[in-house]
Amino acid sequence: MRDSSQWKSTAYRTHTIGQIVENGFELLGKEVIIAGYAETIRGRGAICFLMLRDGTGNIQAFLKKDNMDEEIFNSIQNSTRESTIQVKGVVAQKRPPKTDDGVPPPPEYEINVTYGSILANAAAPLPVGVTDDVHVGLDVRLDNRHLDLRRSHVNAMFQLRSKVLEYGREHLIGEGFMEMNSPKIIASASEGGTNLFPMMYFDTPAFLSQSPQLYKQLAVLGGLERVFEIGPAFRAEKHDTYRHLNEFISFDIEGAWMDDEDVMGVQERMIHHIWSCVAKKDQLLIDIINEYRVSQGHEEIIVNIPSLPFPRISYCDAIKIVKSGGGEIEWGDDIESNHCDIIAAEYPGFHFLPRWPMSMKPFYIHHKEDEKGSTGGQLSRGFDLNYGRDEMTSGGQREHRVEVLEQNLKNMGLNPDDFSFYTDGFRYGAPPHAGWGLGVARLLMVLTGAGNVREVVLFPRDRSRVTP
Ligand code: AMO
Repeated sequence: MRDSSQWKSTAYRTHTIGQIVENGFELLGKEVIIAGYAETIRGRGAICFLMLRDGTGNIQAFLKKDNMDEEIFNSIQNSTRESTIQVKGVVAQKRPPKTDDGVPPPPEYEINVTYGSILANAAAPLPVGVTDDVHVGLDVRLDNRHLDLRRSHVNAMFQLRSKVLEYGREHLIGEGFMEMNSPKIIASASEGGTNLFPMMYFDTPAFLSQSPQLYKQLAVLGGLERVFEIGPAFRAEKHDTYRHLNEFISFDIEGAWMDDEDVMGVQERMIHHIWSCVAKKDQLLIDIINEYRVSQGHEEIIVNIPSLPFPRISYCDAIKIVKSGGGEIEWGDDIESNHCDIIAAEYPGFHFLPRWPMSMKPFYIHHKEDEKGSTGGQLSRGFDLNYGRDEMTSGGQREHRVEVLEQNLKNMGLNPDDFSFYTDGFRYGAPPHAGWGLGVARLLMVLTGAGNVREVVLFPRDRSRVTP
């Protein structure tokens, strides 16, 4: 549950439920106002037990007809589950249940209610069970994400997501990176022209941004030195897989005076920091997720802090591993998921795949002049980070020499004139620089054991879903 010890009172409550559960002893006998969702409403006649839940915990509210307005009592007693209810009452200690060994359990608190109000009634039946284990498919859950989110393990996953971003930010700021934002309405493609969503920008054709790539580079060329951005990226890819969405959050960095190895270092230190913080501070969230996983017959997830450095398996070596594992692949081919399975058998955790063929990387990637592939093909300073069979990140050192950059564009069938807003940034002295882009949902899949990126994206956008 969330730590609400520092939360202030609001118009609708004097305390969070978490504050009462944690500090019940100090609040004993004091009057409080709380508000939450009605998890269960039990009792008949003149007595009612209302289990209320807010984002910080749950607590029993005890209502007696004699103690309060009869009409209010009746309305609460007849209310539906998940209705939002506010109650005023006095904090009391619950009578401890008898234990076999005679050792009293830690005290639990409840509210003896004197006043209440239904803030909003919930319709019944609920399309998605909140506390009951109702089996509905992912589509129904996503259609009703507002209710799905009230389930404790789903809520825990999104809390973890927020923590991962917080720890990632914290780490990068510690390494001197500053946060930036790039435009999401753009005029030219950074990641190839085939997967752009077109739009009209007043009278001008434009596109939704595929990545902050060109802008984070321009920010570094302009002297911001070390930048990061966490923002949406849009790809009109017709994929229908567990790991592709048409809108995803990309966590990007770019740093001046750095090469590919330098930014791989930043990446692995950041992931190490995130995993260390989660292991230290967020075990409760992991426990909530595990409780659900076990109830569904899945293995528990364990937050294993990865050791540093992560293995580096060059593209050329990866091809050899795949071949010797029986995979069909040739130098110059993409490393597909089935190939990654073979590599992951040897390297199951995080591992970098550096030095891809230049022909497979975007125009902004730097050549690796001093090294050639087995067939004599040009290598690059581009890399991927994989976990098991899934790609988490791609990145690399960028081409900072404008003549080579323009040649790269031509080699890839692109017209340098279309990129002058970008290439001009390299004409007045450009620092060598490097960076990466990490798929946030993919990292979350690893941490939470989710089998589908849609589980860890609040309102996913895929080929068949544009609402809610
Ligand atoms: P790339 O296109 O490989 O690189 O994207 C970077 C990372 O973003 C994630 N990702 C996706 N996640 C969900 N759905 C998708 N359709 C999707 N596409 C990509 C992946 C991927 O590794 N500009 C470069 C990064 C850089 O060099 O800095 C880029 O965008 O986890």
